[in-house]
Amino acid sequence: MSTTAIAEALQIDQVRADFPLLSREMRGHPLVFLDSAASSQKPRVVLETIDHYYRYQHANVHRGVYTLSQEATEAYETARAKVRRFLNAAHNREIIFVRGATEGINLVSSSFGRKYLKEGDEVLITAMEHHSNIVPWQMACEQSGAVLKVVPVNERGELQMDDFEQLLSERTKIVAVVHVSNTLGTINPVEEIIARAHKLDIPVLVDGSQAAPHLQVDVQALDADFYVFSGHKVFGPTGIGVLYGKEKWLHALPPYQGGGEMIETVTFEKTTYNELPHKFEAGTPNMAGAIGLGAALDYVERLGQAAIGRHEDELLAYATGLLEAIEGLRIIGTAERKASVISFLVEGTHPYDVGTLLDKQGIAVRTGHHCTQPLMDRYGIPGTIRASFALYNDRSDIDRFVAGLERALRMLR
Ligand code: C6P
Repeated sequence: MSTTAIAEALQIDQVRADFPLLSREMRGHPLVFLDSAASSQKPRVVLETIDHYYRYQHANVHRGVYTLSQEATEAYETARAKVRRFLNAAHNREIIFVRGATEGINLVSSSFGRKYLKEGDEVLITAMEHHSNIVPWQMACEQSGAVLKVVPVNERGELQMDDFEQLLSERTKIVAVVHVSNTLGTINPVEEIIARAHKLDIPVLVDGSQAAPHLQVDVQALDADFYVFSGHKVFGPTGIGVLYGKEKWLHALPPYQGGGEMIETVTFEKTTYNELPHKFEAGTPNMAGAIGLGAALDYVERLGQAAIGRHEDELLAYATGLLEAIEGLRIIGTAERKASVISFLVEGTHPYDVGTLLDKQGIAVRTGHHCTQPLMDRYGIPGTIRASFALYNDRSDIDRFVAGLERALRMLR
């Protein structure tokens, strides 16, 4: 299919018009937003759904016998069903609403760590994890005496699968791996990782923060034990995210937080816990967030994940070609399979200076270590400039970005 046909398949002008913020001016220029990996913009339908919820549907959920509370409960549980469909999970009760990917990982590391980790055990992660998939496991290891092991990354930014195989052993109690790297864009072979871990009966948590906005995720096909993502990266609101857990694991793990909603009965002597998913949702949940996320997932499904993927692949190839032609520019992360993230450095310049000069031209990119400091150490660099694309970006964004970058480099070199 030609480039134009792909863009038409997504009706990119209509898509852009769905996102009010994209029509903003920034420092006297039309905004070019290339930081969706940090957080994506929101389509009108998400904003309107949240507004409608607070105006007409709000009451606490799972508590009232009155009609309004029942309506709010139905809207909240419908959102859970939408997440189930989005991930192709087997049951709604396998979907836990959390604050974001970070909280989802903390929930698993804490509950799993308390029950299953002991001295001498190992937790296996990779060198390209976000801090959110490193620090919680370090904390669980510190508390239990387990040891953190790390699968190395090759120069292209791919996991060294031979090392992965060697690091897996009967001491490994859990594997935690990012699906798509937020810094390198690498799409990891999570299906293969899970299959190999399962041969030794080791469960796998997948950090899907950067995969959910770009790839069609099927937790059953992957056979993932746990899968997390954040709503704000998939065009939904902030403060809401998802932990998918296989039912058998969610039954086996102890609760993460105690409080209202997660209990069945409470006496001062003993508490019994609520059924799934409520056992892991202590306190009044983020109803507006969940309902807004449901609207965002509907929006993504309406556009079609396959069309989104094709469009972003095309943008990635186009941008990579233009950047590679710039003298002294080095792309960090050149994996065979990549999603729409490009990290790079330019000889003789500091990422912060480049980022600042781009901002002056209305172009938003992220600079720094992207919460992956150990990965920066692996490459021996302090940080990168990162441009990331979403379904609402088009070739004109890339053209403005590259022209802006060339202008910034003329000023700096
Ligand atoms: N990465 C980025 O600019 P939270 O903050 O919980 O919504 O997501 C954390 C997280 C976990 N894993 C990966 C792979 C991520 O990319 C992120 C968030 C942002 O790359 C902010 S640091």
